[in-house]
Amino acid sequence: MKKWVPAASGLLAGFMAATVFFADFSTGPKGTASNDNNANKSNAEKVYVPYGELDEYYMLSSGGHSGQLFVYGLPSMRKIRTVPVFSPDPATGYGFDTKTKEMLGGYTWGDFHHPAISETNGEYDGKFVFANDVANNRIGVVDLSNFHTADIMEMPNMGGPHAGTFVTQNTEYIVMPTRFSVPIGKEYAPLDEFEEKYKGVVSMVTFDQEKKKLDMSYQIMLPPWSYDLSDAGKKVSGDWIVMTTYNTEFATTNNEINASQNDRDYIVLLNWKELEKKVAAGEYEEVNGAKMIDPRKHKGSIYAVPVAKSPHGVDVTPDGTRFIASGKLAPLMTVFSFEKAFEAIKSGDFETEKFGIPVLPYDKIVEREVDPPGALGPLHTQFDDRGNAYNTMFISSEIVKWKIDTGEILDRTPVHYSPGHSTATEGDTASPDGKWIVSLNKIAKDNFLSVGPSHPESMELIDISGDKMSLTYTAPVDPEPHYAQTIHRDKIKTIKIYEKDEKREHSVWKQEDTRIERKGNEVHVYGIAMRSKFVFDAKAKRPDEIKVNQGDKVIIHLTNIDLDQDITHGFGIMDHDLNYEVQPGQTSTIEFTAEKAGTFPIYCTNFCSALHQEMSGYLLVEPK
Ligand code: CUK
Ligand code: CUA
Repeated sequence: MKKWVPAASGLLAGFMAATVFFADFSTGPKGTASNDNNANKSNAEKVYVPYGELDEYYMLSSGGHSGQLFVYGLPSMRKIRTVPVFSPDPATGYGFDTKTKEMLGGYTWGDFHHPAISETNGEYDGKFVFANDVANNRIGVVDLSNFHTADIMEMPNMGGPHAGTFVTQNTEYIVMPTRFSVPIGKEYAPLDEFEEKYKGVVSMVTFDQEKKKLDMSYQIMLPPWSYDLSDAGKKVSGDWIVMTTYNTEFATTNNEINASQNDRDYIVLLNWKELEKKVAAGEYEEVNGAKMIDPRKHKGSIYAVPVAKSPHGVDVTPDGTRFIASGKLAPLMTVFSFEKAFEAIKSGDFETEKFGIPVLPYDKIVEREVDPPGALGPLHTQFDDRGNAYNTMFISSEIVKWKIDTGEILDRTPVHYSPGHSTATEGDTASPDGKWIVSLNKIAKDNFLSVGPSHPESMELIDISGDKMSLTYTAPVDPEPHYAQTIHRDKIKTIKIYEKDEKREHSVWKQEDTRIERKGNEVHVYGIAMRSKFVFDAKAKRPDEIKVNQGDKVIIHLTNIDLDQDITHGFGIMDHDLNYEVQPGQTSTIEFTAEKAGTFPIYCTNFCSALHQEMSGYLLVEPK
């Protein structure tokens, strides 16, 4: 904790250094909100996190068509941070500074549905979270050491990676299957040629954790069946991927009717370990820069399992022995056995073949169909630590808890209303902890103060630690709560500041090294942000002035040399649509052309000290 120095001589220094006095939790919080003995607590007590304590979980939630990642604390349900991933964010300068602008590739929105935390041995390892942009065929990755987007990659041959994001058990691959089918390369092809020309492609993406770089390893070309959020196997099924399809009818119009004709659609099973070997052996074609496996030419390793009509998502049980699909139009959850599927594959027990893909016999793979009476619209499955599954029921607006081993329905709780996904604490791992589940509801209808015709969506916190589920709390949420993953806070290790690195490109750490260099009509500024001033050129008459000629290209490198946590400086230029921030120890760059002649104040946009208001300067653009 910083000390206030009341002596007159220390007053100015105090103003410059002191920001807000706060309790320092860096040595660890005093306690955690936990539901270990929730039985004796009221709902209000269960979610109340007193000052000085911290939430037990991070809920990393999709920001839907905002293109952002929303970070909540559980059980308080307080929103902690918005992390821009696929859309620009003026508050942080994301998409404004050179690096992130290039990463966004000119897009100003994205449609982020499914976050996937990196895994080690089937457990969230808390290092990175991957994101899908359904609208623009991108994958993004957020570094959980600083909650900044580290990389974004656009994927060729895709029709919206809605059926991602999920990772294999050691993050060997981030898997991104498509929702819409398109002709390869999106070339023109009439919809009458849908069945032959249109494809559903699965991207197998790798991530280099050292270089923080995404890369396309290979792609798989599948029939235009349309895929929904899918999952990777664990342990016995660790080499496998399961994906649901909902348009085996090849519908191209009025899909709500036409894609719902067949009593059975398919789950596609892929062995990524085997496919990897095919790629290494050169069994692929190069298609628009990607290595493409076509199952009609390169047989094996891909199978289909019939499933109740129009399923919506498939999830692998924590022990990796089964996969569960929910037929959104058939009101049941179907439990399949990996072991039985492997037996059928081994003995070549195939019903038929579609598009070069052998179809396994439903009756031999299925373990049971679970049909809770009156429950309608089952979607995604989550798990606890006691062998139970939890399904959201979109139409009957409830969560159903049932025993995986027997199919016995154990409990049902209404939610408000129309849940899509839910997220259980550590829910997609090999060892869910069975404490909470959050129902991510598409419709809230009058649960909150009215803000006009469009009502907020809602998230409902449910205590699942006891035999019966207990609806505990509700919070509004910005559109749109698709999916979230909830991870114990001990697994996320954030940095306090960016390390001082004197070799970092464009960084300046001493005031006397600041400078403004002209190269032809380019002006390069090597500046510093510190409490409570900008220094662009310490040797100039006015060190906080940037003077250029109209038409110059201006490149401003700014390093925040305040190596104290939470001392972030902003940098906004009036009338230029430009703002960005530099966090403690960070160096960032913006570039622009000084098109307008005139006098433009520059100011720090992030409150940083008692003299924050004084932290300013001028951009002077001399007319031609
Ligand atoms: S999909 Cu299943 S309810 Cu985008 Cu995850 Cu929405
Ligand atoms: Cu620096 Cu406000």
